[in-house]
Amino acid sequence: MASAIGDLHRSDFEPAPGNGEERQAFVQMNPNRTQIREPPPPHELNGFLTSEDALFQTLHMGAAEVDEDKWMLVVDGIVERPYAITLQQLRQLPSKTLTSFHECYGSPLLPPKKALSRIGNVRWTGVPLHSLIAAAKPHPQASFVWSEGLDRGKFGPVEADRYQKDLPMDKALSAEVLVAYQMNSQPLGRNRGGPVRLVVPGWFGTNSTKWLSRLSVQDRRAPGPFTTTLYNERHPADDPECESRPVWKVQPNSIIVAPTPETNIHGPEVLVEGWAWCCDSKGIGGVGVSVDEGQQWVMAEIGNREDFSWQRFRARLQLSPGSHVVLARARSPSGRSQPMGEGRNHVHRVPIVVR
Ligand SMILES: Nc1nc2c(c(=O)[nH]1)N[C@H]1C(S)=C(S)[C@@H](COP(=O)(O)O)O[C@H]1N2
Ligand SMILES: [Mo]
Repeated sequence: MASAIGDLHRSDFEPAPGNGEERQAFVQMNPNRTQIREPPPPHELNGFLTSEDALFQTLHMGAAEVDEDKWMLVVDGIVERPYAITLQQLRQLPSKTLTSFHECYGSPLLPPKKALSRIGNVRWTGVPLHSLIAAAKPHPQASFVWSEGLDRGKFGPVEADRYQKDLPMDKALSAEVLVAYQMNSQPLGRNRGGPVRLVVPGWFGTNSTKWLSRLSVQDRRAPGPFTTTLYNERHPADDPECESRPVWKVQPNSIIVAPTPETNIHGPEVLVEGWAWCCDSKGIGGVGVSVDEGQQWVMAEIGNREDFSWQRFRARLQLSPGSHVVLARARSPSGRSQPMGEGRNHVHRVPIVVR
C-alpha cells in the first residue's frame, strides 16, 4: 500500500507549499464558540452503530467552514519528501473501513469526576495514516506525528490559531489510525470535521483532529495548548510529584442500555444489557453486573468485537419484588476495572422496580 502511494507521490503529488497555504481552505468559524451536543440517554443507544443524529459532538472553538476546492493535506516535518494532496487524490488512494467506539474525555478545564456517557460506535472510512506518513519517508529521529485542524479561536482561557494534537509514532503507524472522509458511509458533515479528519481508534476523541489540514512528523511533542497544557490528567492514585499523563488511551467503561431507568419490570428474571469498551486491542476483559453495590457479581456474556467497536454484554438476574439499583462494571484484559465511585468512567447505575 505504501508503495502505491509512493508511486502516486512521484507522479502526481505536489511538493508541500511550506508556507501554510493549506490554511487558505478555511472560510470562517460557524459557530465561533464552544458547542457540545450531548448524546441521548444510554437506554436510547441500543443499536450497534450510532447514527449521525445520536452521536455526540464536541467543538472547542466552534466549527470550521472549509472550502473543499482549496482544501489540501500537507505532510511535512522531518521527512525526506514533504508533499501535499488534494481531496480528489486522497479519495483515490487505497482506503479502509473500520468500526470503532468514539468517546469524549470531557472538559479538560474541569477534569471530569462524573460519568458523561459521551459515547457512540461508528464506522469510519479513510486512508490509513501509516501509508500517508510512509510516502513522506520520515527521518530516523521521527517520534511524533502532529496533526492540525483548520479551526481557530477561543476555548476557556486559551486562544489558539489552530487545533493541534500529537500521536507517538507507534500509535500513528498502527493499522487502525485513519485519515477519514466518511462516517457510516456518508461524507463527514461540517460539525463532524469534514471534509477530512483524523480517527484514532481506542484513544479518546480529543486525539481525532477534525478539519484536518496538516500532518507533521517531528522529534518531540507538539507545543499547542490542546496537547501539553490541556488534556493532561493525574489519576487519584498518582504520586503528586510525578508528571501528569496525556489523555490518550481510553480506560474501561460501559453503559447499561436495558432495562430503562425508573421502569417497572416483570420478575423474577431481569435481563440486563449494555455496551462495554476499552483501548485494549484484545477488547474488554469482562463485565460484572451487581444489585448490591458489588458484594456479589453476576458475570455477563460478552459479544464479539468488530475492529475497535464496543461489545455487547448480557446478564440474567433473578430479582425479588421491590426497588433495585443495577450496576455494571467493565474490566480490561489486564485487570483494570471501572471505579465504583468518583472518576470519569465510574460504573453506570440504573434504578428499577421489579413486580
Ligand atoms: N479540530 C478539532 N478537532 C477536534 C476537536 C476540536 O474542537 N477541533 N474536538 C475533539 C474532541 S474533544 C472530541 S471528543 C472529538 C469529537 O468528535 P465529534 O464532535 O465528531 O464527536 O473531536 C476532537 N477533534
Ligand atoms: Mo472530547
